[in-house]
Amino acid sequence: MKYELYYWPHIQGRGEYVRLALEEGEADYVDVARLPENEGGGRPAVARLLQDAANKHPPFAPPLLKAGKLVVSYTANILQYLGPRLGLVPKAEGLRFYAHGLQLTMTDFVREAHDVHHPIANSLYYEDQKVEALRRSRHFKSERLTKFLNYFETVLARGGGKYMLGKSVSYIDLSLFQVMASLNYAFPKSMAGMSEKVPRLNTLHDIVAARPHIAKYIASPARLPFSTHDLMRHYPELDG
Ligand SMILES: N[C@@H](CCC(=O)N[C@@H](CS)C(=O)NCC(=O)O)C(=O)O
Repeated sequence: MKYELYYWPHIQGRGEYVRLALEEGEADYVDVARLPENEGGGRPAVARLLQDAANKHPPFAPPLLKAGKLVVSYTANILQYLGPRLGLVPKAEGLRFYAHGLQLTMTDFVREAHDVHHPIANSLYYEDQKVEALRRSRHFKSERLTKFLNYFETVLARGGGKYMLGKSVSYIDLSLFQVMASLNYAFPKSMAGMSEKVPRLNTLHDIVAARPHIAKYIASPARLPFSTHDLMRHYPELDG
């Protein structure tokens, strides 16, 4: 199967969670919007798929994965689709549902981390909601960051292996690597302050980063840098 990923080309964003799975699973795929516009790429490629009036099952937002005629939307849903196909989730049904629950919890976490810098509306600039962002950042750091990270640390500890679901790597580990890397960029001081409480998560981040396919990918130009256009953003006043 040759996969097509459709995601905004200028940021890692939610597309990165899918890219990491495709890379680790050595999938044959094209990151369509990263192609030049005159080759059918760019933002218009995403818009065309979103607005395809012939599609009886229209998607809401990217990332989107095209697999033959099938268009799969929503990050966690795409990963649930890819997991078994790329050997990135255990076979047992119970573990698959557990994995999906973990991925959905990461969806919530990422959304909350995003809403720190955009607490009022995505359509407004950060500068137009700085007061609310500052207020929200205090609650995020002292309540939510701690709660989510402690939860994932507990999952790792109880799982009894070096990976989230035990001995073998799964798409959950790849996503958790991306969550940790994004948080380390956006909230370096807060993350340093929490480091001793989440040793397993920090180790998992390093183990995933060192996996050959992932290491090769993150050293390549396809891995865009973090930025203040991305889902998690570093504004020093919101950290610490
Ligand atoms: N929960 C969805 C969120 C999808 C989403 O918000 N996509 C963003 C890009 S990262 C978007 O373009 N959203 C358009 C909108 O919400 O209007 C997922 O995890 O895939």
